[in-house]
Amino acid sequence: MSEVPIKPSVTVKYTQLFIDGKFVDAASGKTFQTLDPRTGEVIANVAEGDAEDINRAVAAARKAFDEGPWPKMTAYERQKIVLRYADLLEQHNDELAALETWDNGKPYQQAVTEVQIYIRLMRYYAGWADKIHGLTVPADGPYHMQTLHEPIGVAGGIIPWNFPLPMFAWKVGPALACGNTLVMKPAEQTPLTALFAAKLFHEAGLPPGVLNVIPGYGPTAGAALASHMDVDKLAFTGSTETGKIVHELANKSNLKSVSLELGGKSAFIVCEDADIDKAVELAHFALFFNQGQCCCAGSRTFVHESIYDEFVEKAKQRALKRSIGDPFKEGIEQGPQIDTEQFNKILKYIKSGVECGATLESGGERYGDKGYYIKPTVFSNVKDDMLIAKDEIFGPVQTILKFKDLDEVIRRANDSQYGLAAGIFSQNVDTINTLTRALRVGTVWVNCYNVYDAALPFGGYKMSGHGREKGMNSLEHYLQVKSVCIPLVNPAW
Ligand code: TXE
Repeated sequence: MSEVPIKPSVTVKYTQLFIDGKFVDAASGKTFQTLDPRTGEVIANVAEGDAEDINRAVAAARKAFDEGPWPKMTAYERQKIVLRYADLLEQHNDELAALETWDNGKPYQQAVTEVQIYIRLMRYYAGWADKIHGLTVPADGPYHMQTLHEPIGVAGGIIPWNFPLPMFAWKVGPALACGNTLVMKPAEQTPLTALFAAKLFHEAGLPPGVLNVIPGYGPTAGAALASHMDVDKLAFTGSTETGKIVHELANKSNLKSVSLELGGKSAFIVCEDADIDKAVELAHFALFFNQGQCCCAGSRTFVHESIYDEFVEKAKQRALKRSIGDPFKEGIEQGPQIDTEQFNKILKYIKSGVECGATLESGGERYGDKGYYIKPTVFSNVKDDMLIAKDEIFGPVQTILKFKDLDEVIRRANDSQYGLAAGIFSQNVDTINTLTRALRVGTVWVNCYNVYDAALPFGGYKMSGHGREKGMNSLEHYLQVKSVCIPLVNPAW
Protein backbone atom coordinates (compact mmCIF):
# COMPACT_ATOMS: atom_id res chain seq x y z
CA MET A 1 0.00 0.00 0.00
CA SER A 2 1.65 3.22 -1.02
CA GLU A 3 -1.30 5.60 -0.95
CA VAL A 4 -0.71 8.84 0.96
CA PRO A 5 -3.12 9.13 3.90
CA ILE A 6 -5.80 11.76 3.52
CA LYS A 7 -5.24 14.67 5.87
CA PRO A 8 -8.04 14.89 8.44
CA SER A 9 -10.09 18.08 8.28
CA VAL A 10 -9.69 18.76 11.98
CA THR A 11 -7.08 20.07 14.37
CA VAL A 12 -6.44 18.83 17.87
CA LYS A 13 -7.53 21.54 20.30
CA TYR A 14 -7.55 19.82 23.67
CA THR A 15 -4.69 17.73 25.01
CA GLN A 16 -4.62 18.52 28.74
CA LEU A 17 -6.43 16.94 31.67
CA PHE A 18 -9.90 18.33 32.29
CA ILE A 19 -10.36 18.98 36.02
CA ASP A 20 -12.90 21.22 37.72
CA GLY A 21 -13.99 22.81 34.45
CA LYS A 22 -10.46 23.71 33.32
CA PHE A 23 -7.75 22.21 31.13
CA VAL A 24 -4.59 21.66 33.19
CA ASP A 25 -1.25 19.90 32.83
CA ALA A 26 -0.54 16.66 34.68
CA ALA A 27 0.95 17.26 38.14
CA SER A 28 4.07 15.38 36.99
CA GLY A 29 4.25 17.46 33.80
CA LYS A 30 4.41 14.20 31.82
CA THR A 31 2.78 13.64 28.45
CA PHE A 32 2.25 10.62 26.21
CA GLN A 33 1.80 10.27 22.48
CA THR A 34 -1.44 9.39 20.81
CA LEU A 35 -0.81 7.81 17.41
CA ASP A 36 -2.48 7.72 13.99
CA PRO A 37 -3.17 3.99 13.40
CA ARG A 38 -2.96 4.57 9.63
CA THR A 39 0.74 5.34 9.88
CA GLY A 40 1.93 5.02 13.47
CA GLU A 41 2.80 8.72 13.39
CA VAL A 42 2.20 11.01 16.37
CA ILE A 43 -1.06 12.99 16.30
CA ALA A 44 -0.49 14.85 19.57
CA ASN A 45 1.19 14.75 22.95
CA VAL A 46 -1.44 14.40 25.63
CA ALA A 47 -1.09 15.14 29.36
CA GLU A 48 -0.46 11.87 31.19
CA GLY A 49 -2.56 11.72 34.33
CA ASP A 50 -1.57 9.49 37.22
CA ALA A 51 -2.55 8.94 40.85
CA GLU A 52 -2.01 12.57 41.88
CA ASP A 53 -4.20 13.84 39.06
CA ILE A 54 -6.89 11.28 39.89
CA ASN A 55 -6.80 12.65 43.46
CA ARG A 56 -7.28 16.18 42.14
CA ALA A 57 -10.13 15.11 39.87
CA VAL A 58 -11.90 13.07 42.57
CA ALA A 59 -11.57 16.02 44.98
CA ALA A 60 -13.20 18.30 42.38
CA ALA A 61 -15.97 15.77 41.74
CA ARG A 62 -16.54 15.32 45.47
CA LYS A 63 -16.75 19.07 46.05
CA ALA A 64 -19.16 19.43 43.12
CA PHE A 65 -21.28 16.67 44.63
CA ASP A 66 -21.19 17.83 48.26
CA GLU A 67 -21.23 21.59 47.79
CA GLY A 68 -21.89 22.36 44.16
CA PRO A 69 -25.15 23.17 42.51
CA TRP A 70 -25.46 19.92 40.52
CA PRO A 71 -27.18 17.52 42.95
CA LYS A 72 -29.17 20.43 44.39
CA MET A 73 -30.58 21.50 41.03
CA THR A 74 -34.00 20.30 40.10
CA ALA A 75 -34.03 17.31 37.79
CA TYR A 76 -35.60 19.52 35.15
CA GLU A 77 -32.66 21.97 35.32
CA ARG A 78 -30.17 19.13 34.97
CA GLN A 79 -32.14 17.71 32.09
CA LYS A 80 -32.07 21.04 30.25
CA ILE A 81 -28.27 21.22 30.46
CA VAL A 82 -27.87 17.73 29.00
CA LEU A 83 -30.35 18.52 26.22
CA ARG A 84 -28.50 21.77 25.43
CA TYR A 85 -25.32 19.70 25.29
CA ALA A 86 -26.89 17.32 22.77
CA ASP A 87 -27.81 20.29 20.55
CA LEU A 88 -24.27 21.63 20.78
CA LEU A 89 -22.87 18.23 19.83
CA GLU A 90 -24.95 18.26 16.63
CA GLN A 91 -23.02 21.37 15.56
CA HIS A 92 -19.72 19.57 16.09
CA ASN A 93 -20.68 16.19 14.63
CA ASP A 94 -18.20 16.23 11.72
CA GLU A 95 -15.35 17.57 13.85
CA LEU A 96 -15.83 14.91 16.53
CA ALA A 97 -16.13 12.18 13.90
CA ALA A 98 -12.95 13.28 12.12
CA LEU A 99 -11.08 13.34 15.43
CA GLU A 100 -12.35 9.84 16.23
CA THR A 101 -11.31 8.39 12.87
CA TRP A 102 -7.90 10.00 13.16
CA ASP A 103 -7.27 8.69 16.67
CA ASN A 104 -8.95 5.29 16.26
CA GLY A 105 -8.79 4.34 12.55
CA LYS A 106 -12.49 3.51 12.12
CA PRO A 107 -14.16 4.41 8.81
CA TYR A 108 -15.24 8.05 8.85
CA GLN A 109 -18.93 7.43 8.03
CA GLN A 110 -19.09 4.97 10.91
CA ALA A 111 -17.57 7.59 13.21
CA VAL A 112 -20.27 10.07 12.09
CA THR A 113 -22.91 7.48 13.07
CA GLU A 114 -21.22 6.94 16.42
CA VAL A 115 -21.42 10.65 17.22
CA GLN A 116 -25.15 10.41 16.45
CA ILE A 117 -25.41 7.39 18.77
CA TYR A 118 -23.62 9.41 21.44
CA ILE A 119 -26.09 12.27 21.03
CA ARG A 120 -29.06 9.88 21.12
CA LEU A 121 -27.79 8.34 24.36
CA MET A 122 -27.42 11.78 25.93
CA ARG A 123 -30.98 12.71 25.00
CA TYR A 124 -32.29 9.34 26.17
CA TYR A 125 -30.73 9.77 29.63
CA ALA A 126 -31.68 13.46 29.81
CA GLY A 127 -35.24 12.15 29.42
CA TRP A 128 -34.80 9.97 32.51
CA ALA A 129 -33.55 12.79 34.76
CA ASP A 130 -37.03 13.93 35.85
CA LYS A 131 -38.57 10.45 35.92
CA ILE A 132 -36.48 8.92 38.70
CA HIS A 133 -38.54 8.52 41.82
CA GLY A 134 -39.15 6.17 44.70
CA LEU A 135 -42.24 4.41 46.00
CA THR A 136 -44.78 4.81 48.74
CA VAL A 137 -44.69 1.39 50.39
CA PRO A 138 -47.74 -0.33 51.99
CA ALA A 139 -46.74 -0.94 55.62
CA ASP A 140 -47.86 -3.63 58.10
CA GLY A 141 -48.26 -1.02 60.85
CA PRO A 142 -49.31 2.63 61.28
CA TYR A 143 -46.38 4.02 59.35
CA HIS A 144 -45.81 6.07 56.27
CA MET A 145 -43.06 4.22 54.40
CA GLN A 146 -41.33 5.46 51.32
CA THR A 147 -38.18 5.04 49.29
CA LEU A 148 -36.04 7.89 48.01
CA HIS A 149 -33.78 7.28 45.01
CA GLU A 150 -30.65 9.34 45.50
CA PRO A 151 -27.45 9.76 43.49
CA ILE A 152 -24.66 7.50 44.71
CA GLY A 153 -21.98 10.25 44.74
CA VAL A 154 -18.73 10.30 42.76
CA ALA A 155 -18.65 7.79 39.90
CA GLY A 156 -15.50 6.62 38.11
CA GLY A 157 -15.50 5.37 34.53
CA ILE A 158 -12.69 3.47 32.78
CA ILE A 159 -13.29 2.94 29.09
CA PRO A 160 -11.63 1.24 26.11
CA TRP A 161 -10.59 2.49 22.68
CA ASN A 162 -12.89 0.55 20.34
CA PHE A 163 -15.96 2.82 20.68
CA PRO A 164 -14.62 5.83 22.58
CA LEU A 165 -17.69 8.09 22.39
CA PRO A 166 -20.47 5.50 22.85
CA MET A 167 -18.57 3.99 25.81
CA PHE A 168 -18.21 7.48 27.32
CA ALA A 169 -21.98 8.00 26.92
CA TRP A 170 -22.90 4.62 28.45
CA LYS A 171 -21.35 5.86 31.70
CA VAL A 172 -21.76 9.64 31.66
CA GLY A 173 -25.42 9.59 30.51
CA PRO A 174 -26.98 7.59 33.36
CA ALA A 175 -24.56 8.97 35.99
CA LEU A 176 -25.55 12.57 35.25
CA ALA A 177 -29.26 11.79 34.85
CA CYS A 178 -29.20 10.48 38.43
CA GLY A 179 -27.36 13.57 39.74
CA ASN A 180 -23.87 12.10 40.28
CA THR A 181 -20.50 13.65 39.49
CA LEU A 182 -17.81 11.78 37.55
CA VAL A 183 -14.17 11.13 36.82
CA MET A 184 -13.62 9.44 33.46
CA LYS A 185 -10.41 7.77 32.28
CA PRO A 186 -10.42 7.25 28.52
CA ALA A 187 -8.18 4.63 26.91
CA GLU A 188 -4.60 5.76 26.34
CA GLN A 189 -4.99 4.98 22.60
CA THR A 190 -7.96 7.32 22.12
CA PRO A 191 -8.04 10.26 24.52
CA LEU A 192 -9.02 13.04 22.10
CA THR A 193 -12.80 12.87 21.70
CA ALA A 194 -13.46 12.50 25.44
CA LEU A 195 -11.60 15.78 26.09
CA PHE A 196 -13.52 17.54 23.33
CA ALA A 197 -16.84 16.11 24.57
CA ALA A 198 -16.13 17.27 28.14
CA LYS A 199 -15.29 20.81 26.97
CA LEU A 200 -18.58 21.04 25.06
CA PHE A 201 -20.47 19.87 28.14
CA HIS A 202 -19.17 22.84 30.06
CA GLU A 203 -20.08 25.17 27.23
CA ALA A 204 -23.61 23.79 27.61
CA GLY A 205 -23.63 24.84 31.28
CA LEU A 206 -22.43 21.80 33.22
CA PRO A 207 -21.01 23.18 36.51
CA PRO A 208 -17.23 22.79 37.11
CA GLY A 209 -16.18 19.54 38.74
CA VAL A 210 -19.24 17.55 37.64
CA LEU A 211 -17.40 15.82 34.78
CA ASN A 212 -13.61 15.43 34.88
CA VAL A 213 -11.53 13.61 32.26
CA ILE A 214 -8.08 12.18 33.02
CA PRO A 215 -6.25 10.58 30.09
CA GLY A 216 -3.48 8.24 31.19
CA TYR A 217 -2.43 4.61 31.44
CA GLY A 218 -4.34 1.78 33.08
CA PRO A 219 -1.91 0.61 35.78
CA THR A 220 -1.38 4.21 36.96
CA ALA A 221 -4.41 6.47 36.36
CA GLY A 222 -6.91 3.61 35.93
CA ALA A 223 -5.76 1.72 39.01
CA ALA A 224 -5.76 4.91 41.09
CA LEU A 225 -9.38 5.53 40.14
CA ALA A 226 -10.45 1.93 40.83
CA SER A 227 -8.81 1.95 44.25
CA HIS A 228 -9.74 5.48 45.29
CA MET A 229 -11.38 5.67 48.72
CA ASP A 230 -13.60 8.56 47.75
CA VAL A 231 -15.06 7.07 44.56
CA ASP A 232 -18.46 5.52 45.27
CA LYS A 233 -19.03 3.58 42.08
CA LEU A 234 -16.87 2.26 39.26
CA ALA A 235 -18.01 1.39 35.75
CA PHE A 236 -15.45 -0.45 33.62
CA THR A 237 -15.41 -1.62 30.01
CA GLY A 238 -12.43 -3.58 28.73
CA SER A 239 -10.82 -7.01 28.82
CA THR A 240 -11.90 -9.71 31.25
CA GLU A 241 -8.34 -9.82 32.59
CA THR A 242 -8.30 -6.11 33.48
CA GLY A 243 -11.89 -6.36 34.72
CA LYS A 244 -10.71 -8.82 37.38
CA ILE A 245 -7.94 -6.41 38.42
CA VAL A 246 -10.21 -3.38 38.80
CA HIS A 247 -12.80 -5.44 40.66
CA GLU A 248 -10.15 -6.51 43.12
CA LEU A 249 -8.87 -2.95 43.53
CA ALA A 250 -12.42 -1.78 44.23
CA ASN A 251 -12.96 -4.53 46.79
CA LYS A 252 -9.65 -3.96 48.53
CA SER A 253 -10.20 -0.21 48.86
CA ASN A 254 -13.70 0.91 49.83
CA LEU A 255 -15.91 -1.86 48.37
CA LYS A 256 -17.27 0.59 45.83
CA SER A 257 -19.95 -0.93 43.64
CA VAL A 258 -18.62 -2.13 40.30
CA SER A 259 -20.22 -2.77 36.93
CA LEU A 260 -18.18 -4.58 34.31
CA GLU A 261 -18.61 -4.94 30.56
CA LEU A 262 -15.93 -7.36 29.41
CA GLY A 263 -14.85 -9.61 26.58
CA GLY A 264 -16.77 -12.07 24.46
CA LYS A 265 -16.58 -14.92 21.96
CA SER A 266 -20.05 -14.72 20.52
CA ALA A 267 -21.62 -17.46 18.42
CA PHE A 268 -23.32 -16.57 15.14
CA ILE A 269 -25.46 -19.58 14.25
CA VAL A 270 -26.49 -20.15 10.64
CA CYS A 271 -29.27 -22.75 10.49
CA GLU A 272 -29.97 -25.13 7.62
CA ASP A 273 -33.00 -23.16 6.37
CA ALA A 274 -30.93 -19.98 5.91
CA ASP A 275 -30.75 -17.99 2.70
CA ILE A 276 -27.01 -18.51 2.27
CA ASP A 277 -26.18 -15.20 0.57
CA LYS A 278 -27.93 -13.18 3.25
CA ALA A 279 -26.40 -15.27 6.02
CA VAL A 280 -22.91 -14.81 4.57
CA GLU A 281 -23.37 -11.03 4.46
CA LEU A 282 -24.69 -10.80 8.00
CA ALA A 283 -22.04 -13.14 9.43
CA HIS A 284 -19.41 -11.03 7.66
CA PHE A 285 -20.80 -7.84 9.20
CA ALA A 286 -21.15 -9.49 12.63
CA LEU A 287 -17.42 -10.22 12.67
CA PHE A 288 -15.65 -7.60 10.55
CA PHE A 289 -17.51 -4.48 11.72
CA ASN A 290 -15.13 -2.00 13.40
CA GLN A 291 -12.10 -4.02 12.21
CA GLY A 292 -13.35 -6.93 14.33
CA GLN A 293 -12.72 -4.86 17.46
CA CYS A 294 -16.10 -5.42 19.11
CA CYS A 295 -16.67 -7.12 22.44
CA CYS A 296 -19.78 -8.72 20.92
CA ALA A 297 -18.23 -9.64 17.53
CA GLY A 298 -19.82 -12.79 16.08
CA SER A 299 -16.44 -14.47 16.28
CA ARG A 300 -17.55 -18.11 16.15
CA THR A 301 -19.56 -18.61 12.96
CA PHE A 302 -21.41 -21.94 13.39
CA VAL A 303 -22.82 -23.19 10.07
CA HIS A 304 -25.08 -26.22 9.53
CA GLU A 305 -23.27 -29.05 7.78
CA SER A 306 -25.77 -29.15 4.87
CA ILE A 307 -24.71 -25.66 3.70
CA TYR A 308 -21.19 -25.49 5.16
CA ASP A 309 -19.08 -25.78 1.99
CA GLU A 310 -21.12 -23.27 0.00
CA PHE A 311 -21.13 -20.88 2.96
CA VAL A 312 -17.35 -21.09 3.38
CA GLU A 313 -16.71 -20.38 -0.31
CA LYS A 314 -19.03 -17.38 -0.27
CA ALA A 315 -17.66 -16.07 3.03
CA LYS A 316 -14.17 -16.22 1.54
CA GLN A 317 -15.28 -14.32 -1.61
CA ARG A 318 -16.97 -11.68 0.55
CA ALA A 319 -13.83 -11.20 2.66
CA LEU A 320 -11.70 -10.88 -0.49
CA LYS A 321 -14.04 -8.12 -1.69
CA ARG A 322 -13.93 -6.14 1.57
CA SER A 323 -12.48 -2.70 0.86
CA ILE A 324 -9.57 -1.90 3.14
CA GLY A 325 -7.53 1.30 3.29
CA ASP A 326 -7.50 4.87 4.59
CA PRO A 327 -10.63 5.18 6.75
CA PHE A 328 -11.13 8.79 5.63
CA LYS A 329 -11.65 7.60 2.04
CA GLU A 330 -15.22 7.14 0.93
CA GLY A 331 -16.34 3.54 0.48
CA ILE A 332 -13.68 2.05 2.73
CA GLU A 333 -15.14 -0.69 4.94
CA GLN A 334 -12.06 -1.50 6.97
CA GLY A 335 -9.36 0.73 8.42
CA PRO A 336 -6.30 -0.15 10.53
CA GLN A 337 -6.31 -1.93 13.89
CA ILE A 338 -5.84 0.35 16.89
CA ASP A 339 -2.14 -0.17 17.69
CA THR A 340 0.97 -2.35 17.37
CA GLU A 341 0.01 -4.43 20.37
CA GLN A 342 -3.38 -5.43 18.96
CA PHE A 343 -1.87 -5.83 15.46
CA ASN A 344 0.74 -8.29 16.75
CA LYS A 345 -1.77 -10.13 18.93
CA ILE A 346 -4.04 -10.74 15.93
CA LEU A 347 -1.19 -11.95 13.70
CA LYS A 348 -0.15 -14.33 16.48
CA TYR A 349 -3.64 -15.83 16.60
CA ILE A 350 -3.66 -16.19 12.81
CA LYS A 351 -0.35 -18.07 13.00
CA SER A 352 -1.74 -20.34 15.71
CA GLY A 353 -4.82 -21.09 13.57
CA VAL A 354 -2.62 -22.20 10.68
CA GLU A 355 -0.38 -24.26 12.99
CA CYS A 356 -3.40 -26.02 14.54
CA GLY A 357 -4.62 -27.16 11.13
CA ALA A 358 -7.50 -24.80 10.41
CA THR A 359 -7.79 -23.94 6.70
CA LEU A 360 -6.79 -20.36 5.88
CA GLU A 361 -9.25 -19.31 3.17
CA SER A 362 -8.28 -15.65 2.83
CA GLY A 363 -6.06 -12.94 4.30
CA GLY A 364 -3.74 -14.04 7.07
CA GLU A 365 -1.23 -11.21 6.79
CA ARG A 366 -0.76 -7.47 7.06
CA TYR A 367 -2.09 -5.18 4.37
CA GLY A 368 0.30 -2.61 2.97
CA ASP A 369 3.61 -1.59 4.46
CA LYS A 370 2.70 0.94 7.10
CA GLY A 371 0.11 1.39 9.81
CA TYR A 372 -1.75 -1.46 11.46
CA TYR A 373 -3.83 -2.90 8.62
CA ILE A 374 -4.64 -6.64 8.51
CA LYS A 375 -6.26 -8.36 5.54
CA PRO A 376 -9.76 -9.72 6.18
CA THR A 377 -9.05 -13.29 7.26
CA VAL A 378 -11.30 -16.34 7.05
CA PHE A 379 -10.60 -19.76 8.58
CA SER A 380 -12.66 -22.87 7.84
CA ASN A 381 -12.44 -26.35 9.40
CA VAL A 382 -12.08 -24.75 12.81
CA LYS A 383 -12.40 -27.01 15.86
CA ASP A 384 -13.74 -25.92 19.25
CA ASP A 385 -10.49 -26.56 21.09
CA MET A 386 -8.34 -24.35 18.84
CA LEU A 387 -7.25 -21.06 20.42
CA ILE A 388 -8.80 -19.11 17.53
CA ALA A 389 -12.19 -20.61 18.52
CA LYS A 390 -11.76 -19.97 22.25
CA ASP A 391 -9.98 -16.66 22.78
CA GLU A 392 -11.14 -13.15 21.99
CA ILE A 393 -8.98 -12.25 18.96
CA PHE A 394 -10.45 -8.75 18.61
CA GLY A 395 -9.53 -8.47 14.95
CA PRO A 396 -10.70 -9.21 11.39
CA VAL A 397 -10.51 -12.99 11.71
CA GLN A 398 -13.61 -15.07 10.99
CA THR A 399 -13.60 -18.67 12.24
CA ILE A 400 -16.19 -20.96 10.64
CA LEU A 401 -17.26 -24.11 12.49
CA LYS A 402 -19.58 -26.91 11.33
CA PHE A 403 -22.55 -28.30 13.30
CA LYS A 404 -25.10 -31.10 12.81
CA ASP A 405 -28.11 -30.33 15.01
CA LEU A 406 -29.54 -27.80 17.45
CA ASP A 407 -28.70 -29.64 20.68
CA GLU A 408 -25.09 -29.88 19.57
CA VAL A 409 -24.78 -26.22 18.58
CA ILE A 410 -26.42 -25.05 21.82
CA ARG A 411 -23.95 -27.09 23.86
CA ARG A 412 -20.96 -25.86 21.86
CA ALA A 413 -22.08 -22.21 21.72
CA ASN A 414 -22.51 -22.20 25.51
CA ASP A 415 -19.18 -23.93 26.09
CA SER A 416 -17.28 -20.67 26.60
CA GLN A 417 -16.12 -18.63 29.57
CA TYR A 418 -17.90 -15.70 27.91
CA GLY A 419 -21.61 -14.96 27.52
CA LEU A 420 -21.96 -11.57 25.92
CA ALA A 421 -24.02 -11.99 22.75
CA ALA A 422 -25.14 -14.39 20.02
CA GLY A 423 -26.66 -14.23 16.56
CA ILE A 424 -29.21 -16.61 15.03
CA PHE A 425 -29.93 -16.82 11.33
CA SER A 426 -33.10 -18.79 10.58
CA GLN A 427 -36.69 -18.39 9.36
CA ASN A 428 -38.02 -21.16 11.59
CA VAL A 429 -39.83 -19.75 14.62
CA ASP A 430 -39.35 -22.95 16.66
CA THR A 431 -35.62 -22.90 16.02
CA ILE A 432 -35.44 -19.21 16.91
CA ASN A 433 -37.39 -19.67 20.15
CA THR A 434 -35.37 -22.72 21.17
CA LEU A 435 -32.02 -21.04 20.57
CA THR A 436 -32.99 -17.68 22.04
CA ARG A 437 -33.89 -19.28 25.34
CA ALA A 438 -31.04 -21.79 25.46
CA LEU A 439 -28.13 -19.43 24.78
CA ARG A 440 -26.47 -18.16 27.97
CA VAL A 441 -25.74 -14.64 26.76
CA GLY A 442 -26.81 -11.08 27.50
CA THR A 443 -28.02 -10.20 23.97
CA VAL A 444 -29.46 -12.37 21.18
CA TRP A 445 -29.77 -10.88 17.71
CA VAL A 446 -32.15 -12.79 15.42
CA ASN A 447 -31.65 -12.23 11.68
CA CYS A 448 -29.76 -9.05 12.48
CA TYR A 449 -26.56 -8.17 14.34
CA ASN A 450 -24.90 -5.23 16.11
CA VAL A 451 -28.24 -3.46 16.47
CA TYR A 452 -28.09 -1.15 19.47
CA ASP A 453 -30.69 1.06 21.01
CA ALA A 454 -30.31 3.56 23.82
CA ALA A 455 -33.24 1.89 25.58
CA LEU A 456 -32.08 -1.74 25.19
CA PRO A 457 -29.80 -2.98 28.00
CA PHE A 458 -26.42 -4.49 27.15
CA GLY A 459 -24.14 -6.65 29.26
CA GLY A 460 -22.85 -10.14 29.80
CA TYR A 461 -23.43 -13.48 31.44
CA LYS A 462 -20.49 -15.38 32.94
CA MET A 463 -17.06 -13.74 32.48
CA SER A 464 -18.43 -11.15 30.07
CA GLY A 465 -19.37 -8.96 33.00
CA HIS A 466 -21.66 -7.77 35.77
CA GLY A 467 -24.69 -5.56 35.39
CA ARG A 468 -26.31 -3.95 32.37
CA GLU A 469 -25.60 -0.66 30.66
CA LYS A 470 -28.02 1.40 28.54
CA GLY A 471 -31.74 1.42 29.05
CA MET A 472 -33.36 1.93 32.43
CA ASN A 473 -31.29 -0.92 33.90
CA SER A 474 -28.22 1.28 33.92
CA LEU A 475 -29.81 3.81 36.27
CA GLU A 476 -29.71 1.42 39.20
CA HIS A 477 -25.89 1.47 39.13
CA TYR A 478 -25.92 5.18 39.85
CA LEU A 479 -28.61 5.35 42.56
CA GLN A 480 -28.84 4.60 46.23
CA VAL A 481 -32.23 3.61 47.60
CA LYS A 482 -33.03 5.17 50.96
CA SER A 483 -35.93 3.77 53.00
CA VAL A 484 -37.84 6.27 55.14
CA CYS A 485 -40.28 5.32 57.88
CA ILE A 486 -42.53 7.86 59.72
CA PRO A 487 -45.28 6.97 62.26
CA LEU A 488 -48.75 7.99 61.12
CA VAL A 489 -49.76 8.92 64.68
CA ASN A 490 -47.62 10.17 67.57
CA PRO A 491 -45.75 7.20 69.01
CA ALA A 492 -46.88 6.04 72.44
CA TRP A 493 -43.50 6.75 74.04
O1 TXE B 1 -7.72 -3.68 27.23
P1 TXE B 1 -7.76 -3.26 28.75
P2 TXE B 1 -6.58 -3.49 26.11
C1 TXE B 1 -10.11 -6.87 24.99
C2 TXE B 1 -9.63 -7.31 23.62
C3 TXE B 1 -8.28 -6.71 23.54
C4 TXE B 1 -7.81 -6.88 24.97
C5 TXE B 1 -6.68 -5.99 25.40
O2 TXE B 1 -9.55 -8.70 23.58
O3 TXE B 1 -7.47 -7.39 22.64
O4 TXE B 1 -8.95 -6.59 25.73
O5 TXE B 1 -6.97 -4.63 25.10
C6 TXE B 1 -7.59 0.45 31.38
N1 TXE B 1 -6.29 -0.72 36.24
N2 TXE B 1 -10.93 -5.68 24.96
O6 TXE B 1 -5.23 -3.78 26.69
O7 TXE B 1 -6.45 -3.48 29.40
C7 TXE B 1 -6.97 0.91 30.08
O8 TXE B 1 -6.12 2.03 30.28
C8 TXE B 1 -7.25 0.09 35.78
C9 TXE B 1 -12.36 -5.88 25.02
O9 TXE B 1 -6.74 -2.16 25.48
O10 TXE B 1 -8.93 -3.93 29.35
C10 TXE B 1 -8.22 1.22 29.27
O11 TXE B 1 -8.73 2.49 29.64
N3 TXE B 1 -7.48 0.29 34.45
C11 TXE B 1 -13.07 -4.65 25.34
C12 TXE B 1 -9.20 0.12 29.73
O12 TXE B 1 -8.71 -0.33 30.99
C13 TXE B 1 -6.72 -0.38 33.57
C14 TXE B 1 -12.56 -3.40 24.72
C15 TXE B 1 -9.28 -1.08 28.79
O13 TXE B 1 -8.02 -1.67 28.69
C16 TXE B 1 -5.69 -1.25 34.00
C17 TXE B 1 -11.12 -3.32 24.73
C18 TXE B 1 -5.49 -1.41 35.39
N4 TXE B 1 -4.53 -2.22 35.90
C19 TXE B 1 -10.37 -4.45 24.81
N5 TXE B 1 -5.10 -1.76 32.90
C20 TXE B 1 -14.56 -4.69 25.26
N6 TXE B 1 -15.20 -5.32 26.23
O14 TXE B 1 -15.16 -4.10 24.39
C21 TXE B 1 -5.72 -1.22 31.81
N7 TXE B 1 -6.69 -0.38 32.21
